[in-house]
Amino acid sequence: MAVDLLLGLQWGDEGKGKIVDVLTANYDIIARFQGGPNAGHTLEFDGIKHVLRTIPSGIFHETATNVIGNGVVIDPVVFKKELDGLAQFNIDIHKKLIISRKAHLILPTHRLLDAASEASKGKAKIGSTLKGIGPTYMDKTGRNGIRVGDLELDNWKEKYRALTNKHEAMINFYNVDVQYDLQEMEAEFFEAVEVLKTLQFIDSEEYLHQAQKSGKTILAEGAQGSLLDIDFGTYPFVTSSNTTAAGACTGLGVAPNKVKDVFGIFKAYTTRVGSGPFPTELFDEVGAEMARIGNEFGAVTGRPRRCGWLDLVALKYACQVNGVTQLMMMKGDVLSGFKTLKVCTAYKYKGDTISHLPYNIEPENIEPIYTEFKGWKEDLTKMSDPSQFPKELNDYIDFLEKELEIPIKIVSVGPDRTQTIHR
Ligand code: 2SA
Ligand code: MG
Repeated sequence: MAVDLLLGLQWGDEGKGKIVDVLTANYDIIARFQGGPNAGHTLEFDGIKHVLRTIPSGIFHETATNVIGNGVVIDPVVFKKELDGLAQFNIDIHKKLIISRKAHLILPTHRLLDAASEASKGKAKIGSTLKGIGPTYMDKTGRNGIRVGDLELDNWKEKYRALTNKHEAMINFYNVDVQYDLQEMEAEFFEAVEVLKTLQFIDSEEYLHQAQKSGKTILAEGAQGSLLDIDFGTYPFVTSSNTTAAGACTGLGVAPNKVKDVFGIFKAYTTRVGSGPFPTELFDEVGAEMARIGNEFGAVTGRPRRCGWLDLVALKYACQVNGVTQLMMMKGDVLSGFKTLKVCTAYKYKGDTISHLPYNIEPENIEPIYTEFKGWKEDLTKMSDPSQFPKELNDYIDFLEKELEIPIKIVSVGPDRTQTIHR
């Protein structure tokens, strides 16, 4: 059986959690392949809102098995809190969640290193969520990391101590003001590790290989967005993993020729949290209105998200890099009531008009060129069928489909599971 991928096409927060939750009914296995607790995947149903961080968004469905893949980085402390939050829902977590031995662990000192690194950058800071993501992936590629499978070894605490000592020296080297009580952080960490150890650790690539052979269906769930990809995003204002389709292959051990559909999720406008270039960003009342209506605040950090018009140049780029086969448009309902809508279809770049994403998209080099659309007034949130869509919304969708040459199969009209319209 093939594997389908679900990815964010912008700077994260496209609504991946909601769509995975909606699609889970079609899959036997949901697998996260990269990122860590910097993610905040929001799911809403039965009047309750859940924010998942490391655990795949299929956890609420009765039958799906959820896999945390080797490409993910796990903070046992956040993971334990996530489990505590799920306790009230009667989920048989030990049966429904399995974890790759090859996933790397975020240690308390990784979080401190993240803080020290950001503080040392001053104004040039990345706007990291400070969850220790960057330093943990650095230790992974630097071949120093501690993996989930190490917890099964007797001497893992020796490895831990050696690495932590090194981290402390590095924190001092940054020479910035980071206050901490490592003993307290470690007590919490070791307690959480014991909870993590009650879960099933597996060789997930083998598990997924056998699952495919036996005809099981697998959905790989991405975190963050394509423009935060370590290679293809707006470097250095990116996260430290491959958020794009290739990341699902390396983050799960799935072969490229086993990938079938690639579901690309995008918002009907654009948001970004953290620093970095954002060509269509709005600094006026219109942007503030989008943020207000769309409730655009970071699910993890609570930081306000920057808002702007849809950027088709960037979206096309993301579709290409990922090989998107189906699109899903989120939060169209937020645009109800805007008199005019704009979509960026090209950039003015150093005097030329270009329609691809150039190496440097700093604001001083880029001026977005917009196509304007008449807005719609209708409230979309109660709609349940595309036949109810106002003409202006259909015009907007048709234009995007034509430009991107990919069908928009789902239009989400609200945060709840039920507010999902299939086309
Ligand atoms: P990091 O934490 O070191 O990986 O941050 C590096 C950049 O990646 C961005 N990033 C994100 N952008 C959007 N959403 C994310 N998850 C949370 C959410 C974020 C939050 O779902 O709302 O609550 O603030 C996420 N995670 C990382 C980050 O802003 C940096 O620009
Ligand atoms: Mg999010």
